[in-house]
Amino acid sequence: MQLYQHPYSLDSQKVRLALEEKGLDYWPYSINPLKAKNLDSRIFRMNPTGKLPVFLNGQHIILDTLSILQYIDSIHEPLGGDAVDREKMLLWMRSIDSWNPKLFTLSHVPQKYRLFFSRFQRRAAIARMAECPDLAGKYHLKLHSAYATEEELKDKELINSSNELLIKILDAAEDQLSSTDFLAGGAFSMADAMFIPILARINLLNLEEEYIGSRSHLLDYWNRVKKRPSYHAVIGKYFSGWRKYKTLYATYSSVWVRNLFRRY
Ligand SMILES: N[C@@H](CCC(=O)N[C@@H](CS)C(=O)NCC(=O)O)C(=O)O
Repeated sequence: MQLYQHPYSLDSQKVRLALEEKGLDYWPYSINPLKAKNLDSRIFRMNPTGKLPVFLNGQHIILDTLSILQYIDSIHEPLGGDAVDREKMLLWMRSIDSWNPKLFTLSHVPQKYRLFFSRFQRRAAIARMAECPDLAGKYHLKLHSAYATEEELKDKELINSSNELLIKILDAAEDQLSSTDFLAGGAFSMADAMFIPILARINLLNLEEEYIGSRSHLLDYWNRVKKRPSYHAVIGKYFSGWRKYKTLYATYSSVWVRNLFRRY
């Protein structure tokens, strides 16, 4: 199994947590979207939306995160075994999947940094388009979606409704975790693999107190899952404490240099 992914990508984190928890062997290829590596033609040919993750097993390619997790869970024994209510798990997975973290994340990033990266990504898309004219149509779509995101970020109602959906999910989790240790019962399941990256994103954006700290069962769950080896391998290693500044600074300085030398 091969996984084109990056620690910055929340959907990549979901898939890697699932693979780590199942103890499966896989090759994780790091593709940094902030450095526009997802626009390299080799990746873009596999997935012309440029989105991560891209999951490959032999000739089989899956792009949809929920489908990747269901596929992973079908290998050997399902995660959590009998301690997991499968119907509940699927309901949780669909509910979590319905929330797109893009607007929430970008609306909490200072505009200066957001524009710095989005400008670089647009320039990279134009450069790749010139190198691979056969993919020009797809790169154009990518540029359009970058401009569309800028417009969406001006729409306060859209941002509010994304925020409200997140709060609904967190409230439901708080309710659930008052009676079970994990989202779908007494053991870690694919629902947890999908949910933990959301908590990690809240934490990365320094919003933990507001969104997690105010919900006591959720806070207890968050403190427990952060201790799991899978969390360390997929998220903690890059973002715990001071590490997040190191990770973000490494990307920022690399893009800064490439901008300086116009190496898109
Ligand atoms: N294909 C995924 C969506 C993946 C997705 O939205 N990925 C984001 C990161 S979590 C991404 O790659 N963004 C970079 C970009 O759009 O250029 C799904 O349908 O579940």
